[in-house]
Amino acid sequence: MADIGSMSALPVLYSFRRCPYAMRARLAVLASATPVELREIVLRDKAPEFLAASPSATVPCLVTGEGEVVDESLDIMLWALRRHDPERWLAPDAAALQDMLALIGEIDGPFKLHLDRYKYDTRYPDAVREQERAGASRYLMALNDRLAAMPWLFGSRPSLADYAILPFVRQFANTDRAWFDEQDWPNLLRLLQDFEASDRFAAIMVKFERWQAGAVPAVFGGPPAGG
Ligand SMILES: N[C@@H](CCC(=O)N[C@@H](CS)C(=O)NCC(=O)O)C(=O)O
Repeated sequence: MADIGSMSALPVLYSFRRCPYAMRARLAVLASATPVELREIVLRDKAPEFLAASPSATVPCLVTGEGEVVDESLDIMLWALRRHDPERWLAPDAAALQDMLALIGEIDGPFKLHLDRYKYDTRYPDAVREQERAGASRYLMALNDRLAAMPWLFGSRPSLADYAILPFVRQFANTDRAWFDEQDWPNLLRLLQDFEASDRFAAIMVKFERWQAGAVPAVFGGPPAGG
């Protein structure tokens, strides 16, 4: 049986502050105004309750109030937004959900492969850093081209795709920020800078103490204050 956080009716979100997958999950949880109990995991010393809950042993992992486990970051986003989507991230004005999932799939797939081989090139003996960076950059140029026609990836409003993808653009950018900032992708740079300066980004980057069994539950998300 999964640990359902028996002392609390809230869904449990196992998370790690700097993980881009966990960041996208927290972004959607916040946008959906769904309160969750956030359990900050240390990846080099994972809590046994987390390992019992997550089949993949990766963050993020969400356990619903009914004990259902949602172990993929994109599925956690969809779970949260299908409960409540006040900003209509699932219904952008310029696309269908399938279109967004296709673009997210490119970023999660081939782009992320290049990104890992660029950022962690010493872990991949056959990786040539500049080649990997160029491989990833082709996907970023395509994002920049989309953003020439509209302020967000799928129209005039932010959508699932923007927030699923931005944490990975940021991870790429921060691998060598000086280089990133010099490239000819002004629209993408603007989107990333706006994201990093946003209240929402600040809200998902709030620090939580490492979780351990018995800790006072730390609540993340929920209805906006005064709303
Ligand atoms: N496909 C998973 C991937 C999540 C993932 O790889 N998370 C990393 C941290 S950024 C992790 O937990 N790695 C396990 C580890 O480092 O032991 C998802 O989308 O949730």
